[in-house]
Order: sequence, then C-alpha cells, then structure tokens
Amino acid sequence: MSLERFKADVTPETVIAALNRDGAVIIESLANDVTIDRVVDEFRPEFDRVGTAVQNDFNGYTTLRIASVLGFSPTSADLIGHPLVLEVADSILLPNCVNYRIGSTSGIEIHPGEAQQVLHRDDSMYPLRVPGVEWQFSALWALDDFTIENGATHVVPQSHLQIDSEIVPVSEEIAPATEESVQASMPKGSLLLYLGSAWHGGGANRSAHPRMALVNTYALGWLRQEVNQYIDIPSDVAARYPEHIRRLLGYQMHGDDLGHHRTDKVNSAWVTDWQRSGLPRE
Ligand SMILES: O=C(O)CCC(=O)C(=O)O
Repeated sequence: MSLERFKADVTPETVIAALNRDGAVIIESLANDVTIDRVVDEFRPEFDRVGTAVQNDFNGYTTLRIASVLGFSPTSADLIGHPLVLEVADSILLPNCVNYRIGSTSGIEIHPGEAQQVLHRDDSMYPLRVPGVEWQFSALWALDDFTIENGATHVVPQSHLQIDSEIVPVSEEIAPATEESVQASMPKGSLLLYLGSAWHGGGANRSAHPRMALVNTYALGWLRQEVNQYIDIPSDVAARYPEHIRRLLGYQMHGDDLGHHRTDKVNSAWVTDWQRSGLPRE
C-alpha cells in the first residue's frame, strides 16, 4: 500500500478525504524554494547552537533537533500558518474543540549514519484514546529532497484505524513492523500530513548528506500543549506575528472558560474575540 500524493493545486477536500482514509497524505512542492531556503537559513544557527541537546534513543544520536521555531524563524510562520494546513486543521480538529493550537514546532536534521527511528504515534503523550477523535495531527515540510536513502519519513498507511474500542493505555500499544510502512519520498518544499494516531518515524540516513524537515503539530485547544509556547515564544515575540499565528501559539481563550488571565498583564499578543469581531469591549 502506498500514500496518495497530490500536486500543489489539489483542493483541501481531496487532501482531507485522503488523510482521513489513509492517515497520511503527501502534497508535492507546495512551498517555493525562496521560502524554504529562507527557513533553512534561519534554522542553521539554532541547529549549530543547540541541535545536539536532545539526542537520545528516541531522537537519535546523529540527528540535530531544534524546537519552538517561531522564536527565531519568522519565515516559518508562512508554513506553520499555511492556508491548506489550516483548512485541514479546521476539518480534523474543530469538530471537537472551539479552536486549536500548536503543540510543537520542530526542526529535525537527520545526518548520515542515523538509524531508523522507532515507529510511534505522536499523540501517545496523551494517555487515552477515544475512537474517532484525533487529538492532533502533524504537518511535516521537506526542507530538502526526501529520498529512501536520506531518511524519508516512514508511515504505516491506515494505521490510524488500528484503535481498540476498549480503553487501552497508549503505553501498551504495540508498534507495527517496519515492513508495513512506506517512505514519504518527496521533493523539497513538499508537505507530509499525518494524523496523531498514525504510526510513523524518521528514516535511516544512508546517504552522504543531511535531511532537514520542519514538523509542526496542531492539537485540540483544550489539551495541554506539548511544548509550552508561552515560555518559548513570550508575548513580546508573539506580538510580532499576525493574529492567526498568535491564536495558533495559544494567545487566545478556548471558549468562555479556558485560559483566563489577569487583564492587566495582557499585551498586544493576546487575541480576544471582541478584537476579531470589531465590537466594542463591554
Ligand atoms: O523526521 C522525521 O521524518 C519524523 C520524526 C518524528 O516522527 C518524530 O521525531 O516524532
């Protein structure tokens, strides 16, 4: 079984249908080289500064990782807030929340010699599942050409459907075999979308060159964010971004009850629905 792959002019409806059916989908060459090259340039100093800090059995030992990229890469906002990604997010997440937020935004550079990452589900940090409800999904942008040799992401098609109707602690779920996975080879600027419950993992890099990606997750607005965006992207930094990015970072309430704050601490990063609607504040 393979993943569906579409050209950049695909409709959101087609992408969403394939994502719901297969748990993952590829849109080729969605972002242009100028944007991708700028993101790569903005990432490089951070990779060189702290990229080795979180090397371990899961992340690998010849892979560089950086987090909370909006703190140092303004251009990445074009990918994080890409209209197609947000249309997918509306469809996957809004049935179960009032608004959604970034869970994490990471740069991943897999260097030659890295072994294949263990297959995993990104949403396993949340301890329970409700069949039919996705807590989150991921948008992985290829910042290099992704090939079988250089570590294109492994995805197990339709593995999001392998959910018990019983409540099983996610820590007891058993990963599929690598043979069940396919690799998301794709040109630079392409987008791989996969549901939080889809089994996947970074590939082994058997080539002579590194392979770089930007991986963002979008999660239900009432869940704890995987990475604390308020600490990593403080309000003075968030205030530099347009409203839709500030909302994604979490500078908004979820409905009437979640995310109250002391009004005297609010600065221009915070988005209120009275601002959005243009109505005078009560
Ligand atoms: O870099 C990749 O291809 C995927 C990485 C991944 O799935 C992860 O680290 O959670």
